[in-house]
Amino acid sequence: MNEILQKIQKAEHIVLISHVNPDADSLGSTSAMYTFLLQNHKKVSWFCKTHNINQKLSFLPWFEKIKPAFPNSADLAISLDCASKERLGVHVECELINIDHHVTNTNYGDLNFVQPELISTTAMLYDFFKANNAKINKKMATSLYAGILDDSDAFLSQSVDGMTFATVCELIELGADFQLCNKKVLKSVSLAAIRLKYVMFKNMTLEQDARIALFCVSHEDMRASGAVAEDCKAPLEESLYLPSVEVALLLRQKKDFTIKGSLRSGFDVDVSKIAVKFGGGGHARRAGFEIDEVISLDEAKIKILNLLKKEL
Ligand SMILES: [Mn+2]
Repeated sequence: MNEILQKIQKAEHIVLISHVNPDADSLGSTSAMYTFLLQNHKKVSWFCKTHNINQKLSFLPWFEKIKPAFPNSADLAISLDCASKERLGVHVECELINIDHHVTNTNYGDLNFVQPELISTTAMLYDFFKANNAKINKKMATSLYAGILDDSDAFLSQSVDGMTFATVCELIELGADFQLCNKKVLKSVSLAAIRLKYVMFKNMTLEQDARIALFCVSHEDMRASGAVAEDCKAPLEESLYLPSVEVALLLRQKKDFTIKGSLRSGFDVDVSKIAVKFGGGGHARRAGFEIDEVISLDEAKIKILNLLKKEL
């Protein structure tokens, strides 16, 4: 942690990186770090490769500063919540600090600060700020809370413990606007997302004695609904509430006809092991991978179902 602060102090222009298709933890941790760097009188840029970021997260401080172009003049980059180089969406040439909590993090940075035991990257930053006597202001507290809220699956995740609530309690005392976060992160939904959800459940199949919920979403489904990639997440996770379902699998066809796979698990199945077999990664209950060759959704489905059946 000391080394991180030293590098920050030495740098002049720091670029913060959120992962592609960012969630509330990646954006929340980047937002909180953005404020911290301003407190330290640094020039800061915020890079995220994704153009259409989920607008429900636009309440996060500094959201309007996010740019899909990487600044050339930066002398230090800090990636937040990015498990692998691919998640950065850019080839970084300057020095890179990797701050993340994914168990599958590949330590791609020049300096790697990875704590898989923590529930979110924002929870890591909370400790980092406290350790460095930073003043956690209302903006930072709100951003940090948003990441914990989302990555803990609204405090339903098995990794939630007393420490999670102790941290949240302190963040609320520091002025975190938890009601705004709850409303935006958990409840806010676009018409496009509702349309996509309808299509996803209409086409969902149950495989392997209904232990697997399978969603195949074509590029046309995305286009016709107007939804963004993040919108696939809620229906995928909802399917785990079906009594027999242990694993939820989403295969989403991208614009270039390659495939993005997302896995969720309710109980004992460690889906990160399956994701790794496809060159991906993540957490035990939440993981993802990319199939870079152009194959049909049906072909991809057969490939991964065969593997999944062996794991179940
Ligand atoms: Mn995270």
